[in-house]
Amino acid sequence: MRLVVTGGAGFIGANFVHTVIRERPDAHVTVLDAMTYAANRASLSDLPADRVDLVEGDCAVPGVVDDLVSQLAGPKDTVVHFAAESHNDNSLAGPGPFVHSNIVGTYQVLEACRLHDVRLHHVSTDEVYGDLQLDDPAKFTPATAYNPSSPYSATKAGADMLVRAWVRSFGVRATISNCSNNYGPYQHVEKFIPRQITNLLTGQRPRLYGSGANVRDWIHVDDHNSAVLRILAGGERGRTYLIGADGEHSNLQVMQMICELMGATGTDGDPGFDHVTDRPGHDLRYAIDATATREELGWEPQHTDLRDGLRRTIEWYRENRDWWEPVKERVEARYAQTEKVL
Ligand code: NAD
Ligand code: TDX
Repeated sequence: MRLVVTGGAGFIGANFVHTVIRERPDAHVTVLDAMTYAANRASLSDLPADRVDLVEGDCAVPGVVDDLVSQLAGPKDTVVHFAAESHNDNSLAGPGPFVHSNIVGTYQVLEACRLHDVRLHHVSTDEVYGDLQLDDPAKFTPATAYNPSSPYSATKAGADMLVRAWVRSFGVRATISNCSNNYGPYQHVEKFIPRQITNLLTGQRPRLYGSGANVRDWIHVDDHNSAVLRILAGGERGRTYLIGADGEHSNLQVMQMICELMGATGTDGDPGFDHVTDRPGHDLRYAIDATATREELGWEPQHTDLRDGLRRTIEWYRENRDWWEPVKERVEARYAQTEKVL
């Protein structure tokens, strides 16, 4: 089995490549990555060189994906498309790269898969469905109407629509998955959980947007990727699969867990972290109903204890300072331009 993994030097893609190399002895992986600020070669450096190639290239540039996809011929060969600009805060500061990578990039991936009749799995997000009220009994299902809020989620929604159209109009053999918030090793320090962990590891105060009432449905990255592997093995062409592990927590709860686990709870009424300027248009709550994925593909998440997953993630950031330290200062300097302590 040959896989082309776009975005494989980013957080979820790199974890996916590790999982494939560990669990599929027959697989060879070619990573295609534009090596943006979000990529890190070190995330792939301990993998066997005879089973993983890294090709630096922008999937939105005509011909780049095509060159690699034209080399796939086996019945199980597949493109797994993770590449995207992925951070909501960046999409508010500058949406252009999001349109380029997420929409034009997906268009080029689809055209290459169409031309060479190669199977595609497109990795998307729950954010395409917009947000839920805190007390809404319904969770997102594959039938929920798209209602994206940010430039990031709008471009992911646009990409999903292109995939659906290429399946119906051109018979492209594609599946889509929409997953909830991931955490785990190799996640960029711009994101919520690694930002707070590395703030504490560098003697800075953690930063909570607004009151922290917003709810995210956390899933460990290995559970996301085990579901993607199930879809590659048994997913039906044209289907959308939702991936989530019933991990709803408010940002305040997650922040308190991190502070407790790191021995950084405040004293005398000081919570140990700062409330800062809220994100404009901040989605209130995401929640995934993954019943169909569980029942049809026999998938079960394995890492459902968030506290335990956070403990292991904190350990990883403690032990891998070389991986994140070089970019930490720049990320915090950027946040400091707009963020104010409330
Ligand atoms: P990430 O930002 O850590 O990694 C994205 C990778 O894509 C980077 O290595 C980057 O260099 C690469 N890339 C960006 N534009 C590219 C282009 N034009 N050509 C080639 N490579 C390009 O993101 P992530 O968190 O690993 O997310 C991966 C995918 O999963 C994205 O499609 C994202 O929308 C989706 N997703 C993420 C989450 C989450 O919680 N992080 C949840 C659900 C879905
Ligand atoms: O410092 C912070 N403080 C804070 O309170 C940061 C960076 C974030 N937050 C809040 C905003 C969100 O409510 O934490 C929550 C999570 O924020 P992010 O890590 O930026 O993730 P989110 O915006 O929810 O989107 C993530 O999940 C869906 C990924 O970044 C997307 O790529 C994915 O599609």
